[in-house]
Amino acid sequence: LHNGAAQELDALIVGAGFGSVYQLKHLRDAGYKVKLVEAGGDYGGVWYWNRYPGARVDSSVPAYEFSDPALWKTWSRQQRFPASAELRAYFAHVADVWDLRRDTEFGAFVESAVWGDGEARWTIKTKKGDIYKAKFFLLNTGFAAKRYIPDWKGIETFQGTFLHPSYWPHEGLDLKGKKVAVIGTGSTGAQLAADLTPLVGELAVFQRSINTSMPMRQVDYQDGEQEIPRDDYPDFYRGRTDRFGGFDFSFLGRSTFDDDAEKRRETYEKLWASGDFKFWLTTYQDMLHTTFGGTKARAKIHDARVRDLLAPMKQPYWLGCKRVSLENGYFEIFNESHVHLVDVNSTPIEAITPKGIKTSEKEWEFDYIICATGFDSLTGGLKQMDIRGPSGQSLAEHWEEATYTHLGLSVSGFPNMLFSYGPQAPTPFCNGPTCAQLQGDWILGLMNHMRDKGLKKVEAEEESEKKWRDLVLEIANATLLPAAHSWYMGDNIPGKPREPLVYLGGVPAYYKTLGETAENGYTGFKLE
Ligand code: NA7
Repeated sequence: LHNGAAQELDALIVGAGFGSVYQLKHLRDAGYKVKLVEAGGDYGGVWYWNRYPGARVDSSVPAYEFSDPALWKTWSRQQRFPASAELRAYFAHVADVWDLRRDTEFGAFVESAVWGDGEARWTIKTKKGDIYKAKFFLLNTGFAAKRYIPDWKGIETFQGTFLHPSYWPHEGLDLKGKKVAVIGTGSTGAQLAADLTPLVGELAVFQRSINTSMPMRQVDYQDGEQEIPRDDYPDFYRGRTDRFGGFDFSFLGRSTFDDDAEKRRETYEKLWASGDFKFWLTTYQDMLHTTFGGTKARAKIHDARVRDLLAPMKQPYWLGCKRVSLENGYFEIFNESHVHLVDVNSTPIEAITPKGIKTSEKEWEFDYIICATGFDSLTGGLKQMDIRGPSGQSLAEHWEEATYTHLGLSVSGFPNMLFSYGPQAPTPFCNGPTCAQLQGDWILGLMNHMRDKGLKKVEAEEESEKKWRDLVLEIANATLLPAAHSWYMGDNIPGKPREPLVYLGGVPAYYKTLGETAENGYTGFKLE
């Protein structure tokens, strides 16, 4: 139905990552007429886009999968931390088992959505020219849908290849022996740099802030081998909503100084050796600041200048106030003679030139500049669509000065629009599939409630949004999160309001709140 004839739906689902595929399957099973539209060419969400060398998830499986036995009984995984290609294969498996393809449209970026009050429908247009009329508009654009590239002058003059890693070409890029720059040392920059080191001729890593990675203990599984026995899966998955981060582990039930120095050291060593997020999310319940990780990183680096730049001990080593990542040989690459660390704080980037990068110190020459500078996280993916409620105001205008949501799911003035894995929810302090199931089930419950009661319209009350925002801020302000410059606070995008964008109460408290809201007849929502 192209260009003109609108397709009537109960719900249009946007995105093709965990949130969307879960909703497509479960809404359709509940009898709703549903369609999934996605800008990319296949399922996978961030894993469709992020194909750069080294791209892999730093949440372990099977936690980073759906709990449906129909999926895990027929899936055999290769690694404890799967690479991007294995994750795309997992999504293909999900699409087959759940029979998703017949209700999916790829290459369909949503450009606009306008609510029509009389008809109680959203009219949604995609870049392809398709038009949908949907009672519900369900957004699962994830927290990393809008790339961020700093506004350096001269980018267009560069004669080599300039790219953001989340637009990595599917084929045809040959970096062997080339001179390569990686700008940014977040999860992406660190993964990329480690994997490019053996391949390229020269590598320069441009660092603004240190990377506080913990080691990744990768495991290669042989055929059918798993980290936990399959019989344990049902309990394992059920337990995810009882844990702060939606994984299979939680904080220690004691505080840092409940233990003496020796016991603390022993605890840290044990958690560090786990090679996953346990050092961050299974540690002392009050701990967000440590020098332990810095000491570990320093031990891997030979050169004293580089050591002080990568893991300085003079400043506090905040743990988790910026996104923690897991690394595989990242710190060691700086011991290689063809790898250079450029500190952009002492030698700032002044411009991109036809040959490379001009810093205040010198001009560097490159064949490739890879801009691993992140995303307009959490709100950017939602605000880039022209979404307009009954007042005619767009979501971007509505959130211009501050973000307001109720429960990180709904916005006043935008009826029947619900989103998952977005701002003011436990995202991204919640394991993706856990949140996809938890929020997806709640959204389905709300739709069923409305169908049963003959209700046509739901939206957050303004008052409940204010209260939810206050709670999000209050919890964040009780932590050290606002002390660091990070995308959790909106700091990475010039002009973006500075505010805590993450609900830090943890998955169990969030899960409980959603449950109580539903049980009490959807308190805080206007239902008509
Ligand atoms: P991140 O974590 O936002 O990292 C972006 C990196 O780029 C970070 O080191 C930034 O430094 C750096 N950056 C940003 N702007 C500049 C400029 N102008 N000059 C130099 N360096 C800059 O994005 P990732 O893609 O690594 O990770 C995104 C998520 O994917 C991650 O959180 C995981 O969930 C997976 P800064 O720290 O801002 O000083």
